[in-house]
Amino acid sequence: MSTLAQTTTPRGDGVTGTVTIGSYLATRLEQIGLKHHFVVAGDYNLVLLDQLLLNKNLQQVYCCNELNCAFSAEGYARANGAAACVVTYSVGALSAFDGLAGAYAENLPVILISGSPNTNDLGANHLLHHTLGTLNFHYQLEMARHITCEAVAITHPEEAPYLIDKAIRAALREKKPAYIEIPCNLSGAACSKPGPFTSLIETRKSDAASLTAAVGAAAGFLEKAVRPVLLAGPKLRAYGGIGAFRDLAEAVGCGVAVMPSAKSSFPEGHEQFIGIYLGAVSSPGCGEVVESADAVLAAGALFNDYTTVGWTAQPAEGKLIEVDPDRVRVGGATFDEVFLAEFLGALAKAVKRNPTTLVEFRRSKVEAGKPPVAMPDAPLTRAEMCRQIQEIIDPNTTLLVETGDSWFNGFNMSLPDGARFEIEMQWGHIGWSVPATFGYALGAPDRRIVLMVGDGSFQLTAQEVCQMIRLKLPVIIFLINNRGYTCEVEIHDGPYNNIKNWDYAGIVNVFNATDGEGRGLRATNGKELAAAIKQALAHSAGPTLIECTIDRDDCTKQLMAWGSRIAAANSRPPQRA
Ligand code: DPX
Ligand code: MG
Repeated sequence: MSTLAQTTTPRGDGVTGTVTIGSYLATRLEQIGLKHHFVVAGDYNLVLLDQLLLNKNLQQVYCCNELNCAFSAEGYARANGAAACVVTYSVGALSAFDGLAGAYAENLPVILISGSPNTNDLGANHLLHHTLGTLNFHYQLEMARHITCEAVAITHPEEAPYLIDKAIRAALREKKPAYIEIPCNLSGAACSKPGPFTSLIETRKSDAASLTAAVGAAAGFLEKAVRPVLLAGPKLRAYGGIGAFRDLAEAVGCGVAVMPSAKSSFPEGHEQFIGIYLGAVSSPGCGEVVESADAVLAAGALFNDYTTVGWTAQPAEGKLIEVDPDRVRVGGATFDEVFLAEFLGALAKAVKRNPTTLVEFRRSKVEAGKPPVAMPDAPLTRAEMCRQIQEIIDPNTTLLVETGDSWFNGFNMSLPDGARFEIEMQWGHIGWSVPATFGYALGAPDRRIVLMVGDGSFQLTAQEVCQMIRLKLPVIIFLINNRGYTCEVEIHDGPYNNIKNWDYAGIVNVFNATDGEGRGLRATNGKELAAAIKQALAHSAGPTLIECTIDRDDCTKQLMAWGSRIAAANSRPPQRA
């Protein structure tokens, strides 16, 4: 039941008249380009869900649990630029927080909306269900503050438009999640009508003097360098720098490497592309060029223990130009209030050409031959599986790769121009990929969506395959069954890396029940895999899951080399005082 208040004071933007708070929110979500929002129902949000349903331009999409709901929204934001999910108080929101924190780490504007207690219970001596059983109803908002760029709790209808806009505006500006809490008795209450959409968008301009100084310093630094190289990082896309980075690359004419989590940010078919930089496990020839460069311009980079391969591959500060979303550092000097895309665009006009690193790369480049085709009846290997997956990656494909050896299998794939790559390398939550692929597929309905996910990861969030079936999404899932946590085996082995085997191909029928059209297939050799892929490509009424059975130790050599370095970094003794 919704309770419509009779009068409110119109505010802001010269807009008069009222709508409900739920309908205000729906209009804002629509205005920022969302066609869907992800939902798990609960009694604290039911009236809000009714209100959102009234907006016919938004489709409500249901998830099996709130963790999956947040990851689905995260995947949708990757495809669509922003996303929203709606959950119930505490029991729902606290689960969603893990996925929301992932969106924070991955720079994605996901808006989490949580229903919350009736305003009459705040300050009354009332214990409420789904809470800690105390009179504290603020903890959820306080927790949300740590994993969002803006967290608001609506406590009165009059404040609702201001607070909703404040949260959405911050998320879009910062490319980080935001949190909105709406009491269950306010979603249907009246507030003023939404103003124009433009009031939500803030374009940030660099400080002019700081920008000029940063461009001058960086251009001078590059000009002095004998062997400059460019490195694309994962924040390049989030902060709108892909085009300007390419302009800069073409102006310098040098070698261009990408960090693994930035794969597909610079076209792999471009003549300046030299590969993936990941220290000792870089793609062939790339590591040597980046490490012998005397100037590395890293744009939107994220150097953590994983991406520096256990701190063995961090470019020295003295040769680094680090372009962050809102500041630039040149050889240790910092220029604040300089925004990434603006800086790259301005620098492209100020640099001199120096193709030395590209010439070096080409000189030492060994042309990779085509991988051999396995005997059709031989037990399936990782190499044969990857060879066949590679063949279906076309310019319209998005390849999503889950944490585990799927990361490294994905790094090794060559992407034609137009193909996209999605990875959650900073948060690294196993299980992210199944709901994220679901959300991504909704956000990019015209693309071919291919997921590579390990057996261990799949066990966390497998249920969301049923939503792909429900919405008839023709996603192709390669489930790599190597009977365990092979990635962890390469870092540090023990009995905890063995997992219970499942009938992964069979599980699809459980989700189909009587009305679904998902396909579950198993490939134990190359012939079966080829036949399964053929079926998957022809099947458009739902997802196809292909369980690929490979040996427990059949992993990439990059995973082995990377794992041993991560193990060494993890086992460093405590520092002495
Ligand atoms: C863990 C990881 O089977 O892939 O290729 O066999 O490794 P591989 P699987 O999906 O196994 C994944 C496993 C257990 N990481 O090897 S990478 C620790 C971990 C994590 N996230 C969460 N819990 C534990 N990354 C939520
Ligand atoms: Mg595994």
